[in-house]
Amino acid sequence: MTVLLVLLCVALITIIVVQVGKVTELASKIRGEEEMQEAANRRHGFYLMAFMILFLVATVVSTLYYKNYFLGYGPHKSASAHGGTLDYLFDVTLFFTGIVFVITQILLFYYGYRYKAQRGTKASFISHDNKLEIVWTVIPAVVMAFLVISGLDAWNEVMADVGEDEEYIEIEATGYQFAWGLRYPGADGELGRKDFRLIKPGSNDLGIDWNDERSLDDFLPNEIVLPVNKKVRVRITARDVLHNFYLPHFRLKMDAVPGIPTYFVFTPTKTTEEYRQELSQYEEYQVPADPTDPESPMLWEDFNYELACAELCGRGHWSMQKIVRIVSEEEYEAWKATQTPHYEQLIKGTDDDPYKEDTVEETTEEVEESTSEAEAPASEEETEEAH
Ligand SMILES: [Cu+2]
Repeated sequence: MTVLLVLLCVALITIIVVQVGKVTELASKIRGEEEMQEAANRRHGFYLMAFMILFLVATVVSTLYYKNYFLGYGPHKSASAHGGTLDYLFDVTLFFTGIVFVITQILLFYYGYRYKAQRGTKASFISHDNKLEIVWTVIPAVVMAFLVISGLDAWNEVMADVGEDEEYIEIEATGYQFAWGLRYPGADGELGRKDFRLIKPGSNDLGIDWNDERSLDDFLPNEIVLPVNKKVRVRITARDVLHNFYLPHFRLKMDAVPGIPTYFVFTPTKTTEEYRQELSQYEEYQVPADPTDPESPMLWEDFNYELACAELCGRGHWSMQKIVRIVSEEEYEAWKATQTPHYEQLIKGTDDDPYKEDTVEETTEEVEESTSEAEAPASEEETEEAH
């Protein structure tokens, strides 16, 4: 029904436009073509100027009005150690492109107004102007060189991998249609081996190799929890198509490519709680998170860092979201202690468990042990060997 109405409106508007055109044509025949044309030119010139002023004012006003929602401004200052560098680059780029934007918009519309066709005036013909060409080549070249060089500099700084004896936490994120598989190393601090051929939907979505002992304590949480002020290295991979590991508040964005592991090193500098406190200083965030429910928590209380997918990867792309919590070191350790290794949870004792035989042996031996004391020392040795 709505579609029909819209189509009807479009048809009617078209008819009106055509009719108005016909009327103007007739009127111009009566009043003289040239005079009509000149009046129209004056009118259009005026419209152009009006549009330019409205457009520029609206741009500036809306930017100022919404600035506390933008990443990099108001309460959305970066929450990672390297983020400030990137915010600075954005500011510098915005400064130069902003100047160019305003100047070109003004010139574009002003020229339309100033040089509208008028009776008796003739366009001047300039074949070329060396001075002008040098100016518009050299200025952009210098500005571009400055932007590109400072950009490269920042890239080298931000993309630096962890040093040899540096202390860091390594976690892994695997993108697939349509979720993120997160993996944390257990107590050993090391992630186990992975092989795509071992992927088994349901029990081993990431293809973890259980023969690698480092895998046995790895756990797969549903959210990213990290301690503040600690260096984190994220291994980023994908299982099917291109995804993109995006932590907007930390200015972190890296493609997740099937077959080519990428990484990103960053240090969170604000806990979720600290970020909420900063948000609470701004009016925009002192409203109920749910506009239909005045009893719901404030927008700032409801805030959470998030992990999103920033690569349009298919129909369920929008759902590739996870909560990120930055907490104190103690809270992090406490959270880690509540996590169960995936191996213990789903694999141990099943057909996928490469240590199944050992486990079965162990239990039978334990039984034997309790019945016959003489065999006990031998079985203990055996168990040790098996590990
Ligand atoms: Cu995706």
